[in-house]
Amino acid sequence: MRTTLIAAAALALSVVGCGPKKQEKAQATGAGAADAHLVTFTDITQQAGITWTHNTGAFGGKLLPETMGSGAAFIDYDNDGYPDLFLVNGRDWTDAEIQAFKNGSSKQYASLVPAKVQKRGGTCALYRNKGDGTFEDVTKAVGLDLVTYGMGATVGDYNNDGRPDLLVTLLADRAVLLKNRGAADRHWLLLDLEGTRSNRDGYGALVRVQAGGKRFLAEHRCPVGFLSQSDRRLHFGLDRAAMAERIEIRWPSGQTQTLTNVAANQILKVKEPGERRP
Ligand SMILES: [Ca+2]
Ligand SMILES: [Ca+2]
Repeated sequence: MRTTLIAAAALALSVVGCGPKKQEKAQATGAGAADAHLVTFTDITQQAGITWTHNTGAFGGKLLPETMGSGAAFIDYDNDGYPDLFLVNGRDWTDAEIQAFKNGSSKQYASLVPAKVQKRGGTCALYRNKGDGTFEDVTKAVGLDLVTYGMGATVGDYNNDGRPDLLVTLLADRAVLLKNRGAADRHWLLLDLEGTRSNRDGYGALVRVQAGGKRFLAEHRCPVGFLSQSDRRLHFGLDRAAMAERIEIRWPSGQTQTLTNVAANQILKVKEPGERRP
């Protein structure tokens, strides 16, 4: 990715330095059309070590679950500071589900179900971020090889122990709460922002953390999944750092707030300076 950015920057500089004669020449050779697209994307999925395939369970009926797909979420499950990737999978319908569909309230759509439904495998997946631009599949090692008709993926530390947990919402079934039982030896911070001049939840704030020689950056957003919503608090895995030397919060109002020497392993409420606007 860094190579791509450098290449894009070099291309931008070359455009800035392009005089009228060069522009004419570029147009004559057709190069001007390419210059119009200074940002490009390259599919690096396989190169990054992600080999996962999503299964919607689709059998051609064009039903809503087939069309919507399933969720995905970044979660720093091992608190090493690198966001890991969790992917929810669907699955094929069981014979019993197909029969229930044909006989139930949706029986008007029964003709959409083919006589024989292909059976394919597939589980949810967790890819650990190795910190060098690649990932490794740790799904089985961490017990997330779930065969479910999963839809939504949300992340939250429901028991406030600093280890982010997962909630997967399922199709026509109870949601699954997955407790994170690892990474107890690594440090973390949860920031609970409250805006005053900005919106009350502080959404849109940009937070920079420096800890143990590493820098972390997060934008305060509100990730949502199918019938679910992630923890609104900002989680930072600090790896071996027992303290954050500096935390800088740039609030949506434009003001910047700085905290120094903040101890790790705590849920820190941070209120934006200033009075709330009526
Ligand atoms: Ca991680
Ligand atoms: Ca937890």
